[in-house]
Amino acid sequence: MRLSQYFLPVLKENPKEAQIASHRLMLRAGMIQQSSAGIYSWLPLGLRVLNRIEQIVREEQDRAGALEIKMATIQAAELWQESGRYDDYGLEMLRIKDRHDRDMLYGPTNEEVVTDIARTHLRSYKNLPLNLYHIQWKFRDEVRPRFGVMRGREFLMKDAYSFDIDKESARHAYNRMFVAYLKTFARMGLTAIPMVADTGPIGGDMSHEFIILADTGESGVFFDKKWLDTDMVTDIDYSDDLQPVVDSFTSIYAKTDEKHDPDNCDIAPSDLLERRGIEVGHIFYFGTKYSEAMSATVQGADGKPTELHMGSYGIGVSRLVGGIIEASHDEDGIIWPESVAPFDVAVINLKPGDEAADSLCEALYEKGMAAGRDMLLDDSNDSPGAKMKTISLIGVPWQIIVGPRGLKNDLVEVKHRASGKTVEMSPDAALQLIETSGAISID
Ligand code: 5CA
Repeated sequence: MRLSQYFLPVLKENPKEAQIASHRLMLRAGMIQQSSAGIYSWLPLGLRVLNRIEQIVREEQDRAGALEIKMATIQAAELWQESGRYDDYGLEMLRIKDRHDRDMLYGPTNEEVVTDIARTHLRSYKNLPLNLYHIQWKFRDEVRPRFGVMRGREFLMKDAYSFDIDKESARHAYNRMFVAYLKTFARMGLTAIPMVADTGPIGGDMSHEFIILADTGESGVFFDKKWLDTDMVTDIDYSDDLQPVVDSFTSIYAKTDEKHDPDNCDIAPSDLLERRGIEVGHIFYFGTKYSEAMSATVQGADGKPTELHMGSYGIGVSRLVGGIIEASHDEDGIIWPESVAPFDVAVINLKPGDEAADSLCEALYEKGMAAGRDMLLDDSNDSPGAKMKTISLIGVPWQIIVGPRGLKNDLVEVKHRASGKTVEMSPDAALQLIETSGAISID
């Protein structure tokens, strides 16, 4: 992408409405624009990141054996009346009437719709296990939408729903999602700590929240410091028995302030850390709550109709964009982990219009693209200072700076955003770094 042809409306000033770093930086980097309270448009840079996060979530769901579908955003009220949640959900539900005066709603979650799919098509225990997921916009009319995409009213969620014949096999489904979540968040450079949670209006008796650490997080959390150096995912294989794996993770102390009880916490005070955190995922097992209410049964091995055992598994995809920034930024801007960065490498031309600089930048840009890297070429006429500020603000992990001083000696500067390290090298060496796909290093 050539910056001169891009749409990157960066802001010089800190927007007054933004109280936390991620909201401020997302607005300043031209990633989002508020359309009304808690509702945002995603501009090109923001959408690139959102799409990359979504893709990691998708890949790990697929690996764990879940199947992607796409349910509609607008749902019929009847299904919610059947499950008994139409009244319970209260003011958070955005209720709509269609032209025939039918009650509709903008989906805040999809248990009812997916249970309807299951009861229509699943006939026998032989059709199980099944896990269906989708990545779709949700709407919850939150009382206090705040912190930008962190607590929006419209937000992108991955929600998966598992169907099993009994509690034991439902537990396998739960464990697979538990492991998939650890892998998903680790790929984004995040330490997400699973903590036992209440099931709330969703119901059920087995639930974990996955919480990442950030000073601006809404929940207080207490946890064993082991979590900070646990190599969380390593080589867990889905074909292994996952119960011992899950047990080994859940045996390391981690509780939200609602559940933490200092008198019932058996780890040494020096090992106990207290921080704040952001919930980025939440998994539930709720047994037959919906299948009972909505008559979703299959024929069991004994030939009798048997209610489906279900779980649901959510990830806040759009919240993660803010969450990752909270976990990874400095005073100059965002520091994207390479796995979710909007661009892999930025080539910055500090002397646009100069023939040698232009052709070197073009060559680096074109060859990088040919090697499959997402390249951003800053070919704008901004001042060198403004260029360096913008590129740090938007957090591109690798920067190749072509400037007048280096050009004389056939050198470019390669800067690593995360460590701040800068190294001078020949354009050929820089190109080699770009081409070693995914494995650029200047050590
Ligand atoms: N049906 C279940 C799981 S599929 C469910 O809705 N779970 S949830 O309510 O916990 O939401 C799942 C995830 O969506 C949360 O962990 C959080 O990361 C994200 N989320 C929830 N509400 C919001 C919101 N208002 N803004 C942004 N993300 C949200």
